[in-house]
Order: sequence, then C-alpha cells, then structure tokens
Amino acid sequence: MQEILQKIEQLQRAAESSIQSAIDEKMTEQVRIDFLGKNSPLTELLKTVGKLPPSERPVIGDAVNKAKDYIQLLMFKKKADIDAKTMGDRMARDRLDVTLPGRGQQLGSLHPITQVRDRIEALFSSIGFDVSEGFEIEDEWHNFEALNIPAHHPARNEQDTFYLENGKLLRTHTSPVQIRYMLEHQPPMRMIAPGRVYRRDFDATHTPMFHQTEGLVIDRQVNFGHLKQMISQFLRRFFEKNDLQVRFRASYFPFTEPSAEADMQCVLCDGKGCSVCGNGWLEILGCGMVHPDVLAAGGIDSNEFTGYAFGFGMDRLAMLYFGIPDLRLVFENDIRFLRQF
Ligand code: 2NL
Repeated sequence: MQEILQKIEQLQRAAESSIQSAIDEKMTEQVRIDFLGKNSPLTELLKTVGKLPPSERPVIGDAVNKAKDYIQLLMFKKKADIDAKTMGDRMARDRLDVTLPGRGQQLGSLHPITQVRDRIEALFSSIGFDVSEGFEIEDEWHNFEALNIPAHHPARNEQDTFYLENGKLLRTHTSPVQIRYMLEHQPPMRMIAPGRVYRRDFDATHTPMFHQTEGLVIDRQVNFGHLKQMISQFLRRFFEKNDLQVRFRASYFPFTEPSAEADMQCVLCDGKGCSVCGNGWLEILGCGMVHPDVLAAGGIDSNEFTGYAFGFGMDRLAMLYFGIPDLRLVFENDIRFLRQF
C-alpha cells in the first residue's frame, strides 16, 4: 500500500512540473490528457482499487481523487494565467495611442483654369462688364450664321465641329453667347463670355474641349483706339506687369472688320526670346471692330452704334500665368500636378 501512495505522490509531482512548464493552451491540454485522461496512470490506478484488500480501498481511492483534484486545480490556475497573458499581449500589440497627433486634412484648391477664369471675371467686373454664360449646345444660326460665317465656310466643316442630332452642335467659340446677349439687351453694353468650347482637334497643342473668353463692347462712337487700350490694360493687369509690351497686327475674322491679332511681350523671358516664345513675342488674342452684319444679326443699328470684340484662350493664359509647360497637364487631373496650385 505504501508503494501505491508513493506512486500517487510521484505522479502528482510530475504533473505539477509539467503544468509549470506549459506555456500555452495546447501544452496544458496535453498535461490534462497525460495525467487526468482515460489512459492516464491515475485513472488506471482507480480501476484497480476494487482488487485491493477492502481495508486499503478507501485510503487509495481517497488519495487518487485528492491527487486528481489537486492537478485539476493547478491546471485551472494555469489556464487563467495563460488567458491573462494572451490578452495582455494583444492589448500591447493593438494599443491605440490617443495622444498621437492627427493625420491632418488635405485641403483642396481651385483648378488653375478656374483661378484664371475668376481673375478675368474680377478684372472685367471691376470696370463695369457683365458676365454671361450662355449654352454649350447651340444651333448653326447662333454659332455661325449670325457671325457672318455662311454655309460652306471652312469653319463649319464637320472636321472642326461636333454636330449633334437635329441640327444642334457643340459651340466652337463663345460668340453665340454674345449674339444672344445683344438680342436680349439694349446698347450701350459691355460684357464678357467665358466658358468651355469644343472642336474636333486633338494633338500635343489642341484638346477637343478648351476654354475661351470673348468680350464685347457696344456704344456710340466706339473705335479701334478704345479696343487697343482695353486689351493692353487687361493684359498688363492680368499679368501684373505695368510696362508689358503689346502690339497689334492686321488679321482677318469673318465677324470683325477691321480685325487684328494682339501679341504680348513674353512673360517667361521678359521678351528676350526663349523656347516658348521664340522671338520674345506671344500671340495671345484676336480682336476687331464688330462687323455691321453681326451687329444687325444682334438687332443693333450699325448707323447709331459701333463696337469692338475680342477673344482669347484661357488655357494658354493659365499656362503662361502659372508657367505650366504642357497643355495636356491642364486636362489630365493628376492630383500631384493640381496640388501645386
Ligand atoms: C480668337 C479670335 C475673336 C471675336 C472673337 C466676336 C463676337 C461677336 C462679334 C464679333 Cl458677337 N466678334 N468675337 C472677335 C474677334 C476675335 O476671337 O483668336 N479667339 C481665340
């Protein structure tokens, strides 16, 4: 009997050290199988209790059960330890440091074209010009006929114009806005028409949609000198250069007579000559005195009133103002490009 009791104590100590060295759930489960399972020595011992002399049965049975309870208790404690450690590890790993500074907000900004358009509108508004938007979908009369561009004129070619169903088209310039404005207002008038225009053209320097601003001034005795002064002062104020040189060359447009193109001193090289301007001058704008037939289409008596008009591309103006080297950058909406403005 003494031998059996010693064996029980031995098993209990072995279990004790196994539990002590267990470091995770898997190892404690193995200890349970080894020391408390169906085939464990203690369970086997219990099965043989019946064969012992009756006087020894309660003593041995009692000792086995006590050993089992003790091992069970150690395992329970061990499991609690392991659970606490697992949770502690997880909390250390996933810790949220609420004292860290925030990631900050990325502020957006207006597109360079929008900024240029806002500047143009502010400049002309400050000297009494109205701003009119009109429609991007137009008809042939407002886009061509009223502007003295007859049928079969090369400008009406399908190659240049996006034609839509039932005779509609995408405006190829903002002039139709001015025709509508003339029909809806009485002179004297001064207005600009900024907006998107469309042409079937796509290469390194042309995009099928681009931005234009046209201007129109109609009053009694308006002359070409007024036009030259208005254009020169506008360019000087837009580019913030009071001595900016501007020159006018005779040109041709169907809707103005006489017509001219304005060149300005290159703002990138101060007129010295560079890869953008070549000889120091930049072609920037077309203009002229409104053709009497166009005034008539706008319902204005050309015996009483004269006027001048001008038109320029805002994309090119934005490129020069911000020093953007390639027109395609303006339209790609690459966030790395746009963040610079
Ligand atoms: C250019 C030339 C121009 C106009 C646009 C205009 C409008 C009316 C009557 C007369 Cl309603 N003219 N607009 C006049 C001259 C030139 O634009 O090269 N634009 C990019």
